[in-house]
Amino acid sequence: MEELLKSSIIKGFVFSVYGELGPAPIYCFPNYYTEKELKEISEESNREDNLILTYRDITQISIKNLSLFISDKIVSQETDLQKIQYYAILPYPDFNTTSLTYFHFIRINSDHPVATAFSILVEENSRSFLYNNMNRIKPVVYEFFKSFDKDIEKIYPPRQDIEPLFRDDLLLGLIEIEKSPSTPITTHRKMKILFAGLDDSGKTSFLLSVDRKYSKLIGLKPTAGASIKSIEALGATIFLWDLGGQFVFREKYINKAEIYLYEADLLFYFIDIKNRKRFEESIDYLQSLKNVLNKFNQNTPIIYILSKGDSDVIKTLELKENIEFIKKKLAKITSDEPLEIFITSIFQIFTILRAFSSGISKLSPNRDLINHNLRNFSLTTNSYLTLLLSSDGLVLADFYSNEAMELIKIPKADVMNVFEVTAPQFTVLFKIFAKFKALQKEEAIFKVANSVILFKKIQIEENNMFLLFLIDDEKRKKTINKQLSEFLNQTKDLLLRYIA
Ligand SMILES: Nc1nc2c(ncn2[C@@H]2O[C@H](COP(=O)(O)OP(=O)(O)O)[C@@H](O)[C@H]2O)c(=O)[nH]1
Ligand SMILES: [Mg+2]
Repeated sequence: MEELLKSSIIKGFVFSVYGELGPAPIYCFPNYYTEKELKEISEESNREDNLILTYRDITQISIKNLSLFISDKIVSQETDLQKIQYYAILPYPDFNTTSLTYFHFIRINSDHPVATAFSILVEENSRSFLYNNMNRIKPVVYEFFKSFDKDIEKIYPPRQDIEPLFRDDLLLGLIEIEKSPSTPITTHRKMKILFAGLDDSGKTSFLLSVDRKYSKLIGLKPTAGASIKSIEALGATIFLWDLGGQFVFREKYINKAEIYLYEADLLFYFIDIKNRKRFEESIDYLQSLKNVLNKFNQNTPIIYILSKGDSDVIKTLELKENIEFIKKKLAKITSDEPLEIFITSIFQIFTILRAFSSGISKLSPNRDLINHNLRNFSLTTNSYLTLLLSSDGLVLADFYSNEAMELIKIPKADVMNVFEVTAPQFTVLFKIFAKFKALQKEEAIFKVANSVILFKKIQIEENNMFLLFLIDDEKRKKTINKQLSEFLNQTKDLLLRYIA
């Protein structure tokens, strides 16, 4: 095992459990060093390839991991703990190490589920391996724990007994992935987002709106039919491929898929919601793109943009029928996940930014855990609606209570698809956000109808971020301020490693 770890990009594993006495490491590979061994080793020279951690170090890792996951009273009230599972990419600057950590609950000797964290450690500067291969690593880890959880049901077997399991059922699987990485391992994360759809479906206009907001899109050399731009966001370089939709080009994307579609991290698929005549054609094109993406086995998430849903037509019967029709069609050809559909209009830039940020957040392995923490934070502070925004207005995490749905007048039936609605209310939120930013204050309160919006600026290392709370009364501010530091402690590292 130790030898394998030396030659692998994977430098170690730490498995910890939230026991009676709090977070504690249970298994660690390579084995930790005692302070005495450490002294001896530091006199030798060949210690480069190997991760050297003391018991104190792995305890520190355990505490950090589990405190991101388990904070409070709310988690323990959840009924179905066994179903909760998160992955996150976390930094440990003290050890120059980054982990992909898997959080889940197990039952040990009792009926009460206990929280666990399992970290796969790599060197900080090879962390792009984790981001780029997440989709392949997750099933290996998941399968491993499905059986490992049973092995530790009664008692934790001695380390030497379970070492072969970690080696054969886990490490070797990960090394297989390392041997055929999706992308060459670099220090900087690069992502590719595709914008596809028939010609005239609004792709270029969408990108122009994003551009107007960021004014930092960098135009790159166009490839026949595709115009590529790049954007720096949250520490990563994101390449945006606008795939012109004329018929000749469409064939080319499919035939030369290894250039256009290979290694796409995300696809925005555009359908002009006004143009019913071309729905069939558009669905056919989508299907052929999906076929190719499936062939690459990439699991590329797709966000559906129903474009041209301008506020003056969105409520007409014709458009409602069109939307229903498209939704049914999409549901038919997509079996797996719930569909992510956004109705956008270039006349309401917020609809575009919402859709765009939802796409970016899909690229974040940490989004679910951040949302989990934001939810707990919102419940303890009685916030109806809480948004965590980047300084560009990207929504990095969000929470909506049932009350929020009523306040912003979104029909219950649409709760799963909040942003399907063009929601002029969100345009209001966004305008207030712009106003708040112009004020350059740490905090401000805005009154809207029967409720209050509280904005807070937060600082995560060199990044400014913002929290928006929709609350019933200004008095909530006190609780929010009281709970804020705990929330930030829990979320800071997750935000630092949001997408890169
Ligand atoms: N009313 C309306 N028109 C739009 C919207 N988005 C794009 N368009 C128009 O649709 C046409 C095609 O848009 P374009 O972005 O060039 O489509 P592309 O071929 O997919 O890149 C242009 O005339 C746009 O002005 C929208 O949200 N509302
Ligand atoms: Mg275009």
